[in-house]
Amino acid sequence: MLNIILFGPPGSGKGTQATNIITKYNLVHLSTGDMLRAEIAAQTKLGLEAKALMDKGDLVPDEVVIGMIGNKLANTKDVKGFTFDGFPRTVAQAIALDDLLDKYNAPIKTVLSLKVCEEELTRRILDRGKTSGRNDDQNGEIVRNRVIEYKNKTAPLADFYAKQNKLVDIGGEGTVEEIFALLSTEIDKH
Ligand code: B4P
Repeated sequence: MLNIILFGPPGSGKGTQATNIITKYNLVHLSTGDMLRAEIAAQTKLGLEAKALMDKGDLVPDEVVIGMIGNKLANTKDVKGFTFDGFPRTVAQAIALDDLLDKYNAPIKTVLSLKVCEEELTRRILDRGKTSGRNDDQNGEIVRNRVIEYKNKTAPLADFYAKQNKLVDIGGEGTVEEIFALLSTEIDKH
């Protein structure tokens, strides 16, 4: 199976590029952000609890997102592979994902890490906020908190995957097409 992680700070292009990747390589897109927003839209208990955290730019608890991913993996059969977007975001999530994929004997092949400076991240997210309707895209303070959460809890994952020789840095500034070409070159090696 071709299992790929798209890694990077909020606004680095994970969701944007995941859409292109799943189409080109016929993979299944697993975005914990999209799953959580679907729970919010359906006004489930989980969604309401997650919303309070997401609106502030905080991460939701590990057990919530690990449970969602575990369910999806268990219920999605006969696929060429998965593109994980926004998951894992903590070391605990990464360990849980390795354990889950062990069961299917389908390890992560590559972790593509999108590198974008903080100024550009903020610009992109606030720009998206004009039309996205997402509370967490609306002001610089929340965006800053999302970046702090990333630096404290998610960035350490780079080391986790570097030790597994899976981490590849990709320049994430440029046009969507240029960045997609860089990502495709890496994916084609697998
Ligand atoms: P996500 O939904 O993952 O939100 P994101 O980080 O903003 O998405 P992404 O990075 O994919 O957006 P993209 O750059 O594509 O998470 C939202 C929240 O959910 C988190 O803060 C957290 O609370 C919670 N959550 C989700 N997963 C979790 C987990 N595993 N554990 C705990 N909590 C979790 O898009 C940004 C904008 O940039 C778009 O407008 C796009 O058009 C634009 N853009 C993209 N590429 C561009 C380019 N090359 N040039 C110019 N603009 C570009």
